[in-house]
Amino acid sequence: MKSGFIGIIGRPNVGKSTLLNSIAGEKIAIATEKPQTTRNRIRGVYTALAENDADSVQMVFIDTPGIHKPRNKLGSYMTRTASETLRETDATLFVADSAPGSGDAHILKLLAGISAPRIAVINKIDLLPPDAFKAVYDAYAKHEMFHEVLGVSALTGRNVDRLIGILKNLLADGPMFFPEDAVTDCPERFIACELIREKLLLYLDDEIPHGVAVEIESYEELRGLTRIGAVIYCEKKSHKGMIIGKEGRKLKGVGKRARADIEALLGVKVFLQLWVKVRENWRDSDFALRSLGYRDE
Ligand SMILES: Nc1nc2c(ncn2[C@@H]2O[C@H](COP(=O)(O)OP(=O)(O)OP(=O)(O)O)[C@@H](O)[C@H]2O)c(=O)[nH]1
Ligand SMILES: [Mg+2]
Repeated sequence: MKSGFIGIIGRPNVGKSTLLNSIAGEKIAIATEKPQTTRNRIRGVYTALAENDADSVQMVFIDTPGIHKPRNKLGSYMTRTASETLRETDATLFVADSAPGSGDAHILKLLAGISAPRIAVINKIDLLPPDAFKAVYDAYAKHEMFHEVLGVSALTGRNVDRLIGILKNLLADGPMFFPEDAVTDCPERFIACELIREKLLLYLDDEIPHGVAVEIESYEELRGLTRIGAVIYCEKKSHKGMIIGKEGRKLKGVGKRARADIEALLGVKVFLQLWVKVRENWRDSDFALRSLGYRDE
């Protein structure tokens, strides 16, 4: 069988996590319209076993944080995480949703420095009229480093199967890295934290959720019910007030929506309790970053 590791990299907000979820067939990575949603490396597994072993394949996709100019230590961690992934994979998907701009120049340089095959994935083609798509396509096709340039829609699933077909031809013979039915190796607790953070990204104004981190404080699996206590860390006292909202309404809304998603993930009823705490400048504290899970593996 064929198998291998495939990195998904690109600028923030181009749809990398949505693509990972589409390929894995499950929501593993949170995805929002706000840039810098993903902060960690997130693995998603695609397995297709055929009767004939030679036709079987397992691909381990690695979603990464969007590469951007970091403004704090968290940002440096995120960008480092993404660029280091490049060196550890058998193929790389460079995801973009427009022709290369100034933010892409740096990534294209990084891509030029690796030997594994690169595929330029132009995402969000559902939003691009054919003429506009052609212009974007040409802009990447002229970079000879790409083995292929392909338009997809991670949201509708269009051409995702073609992408899988292209990758299959690139991979070498290899072992199964994960069991047949695995979709990710992310612990459920990590995904639960991410789902809470996703709701904060969705329901809070721009700058606040970028300074938010979520940590599980207690996790108790009872029969048919999981009790989860989580702390939301923010950077300022004024942010704490905004996260909680008038009469606690904002936090209640976040909790309700996060709970629904976590119940879908775990398949059991969930009792979710949220606290908000201030941890000043945690995004620039090595100690805080490490304790919140933003550490090198
Ligand atoms: N119309 C359309 N929207 C898409 C598509 N793929 C992703 N999006 C949207 O684009 C936004 C960003 O998607 P993400 O998957 O979070 O992007 P990302 O590249 O992982 O972003 P970061 O984690 O911040 O680097 C979300 O609002 C998605 O719903 C697509 O194919 N079509
Ligand atoms: Mg993402």
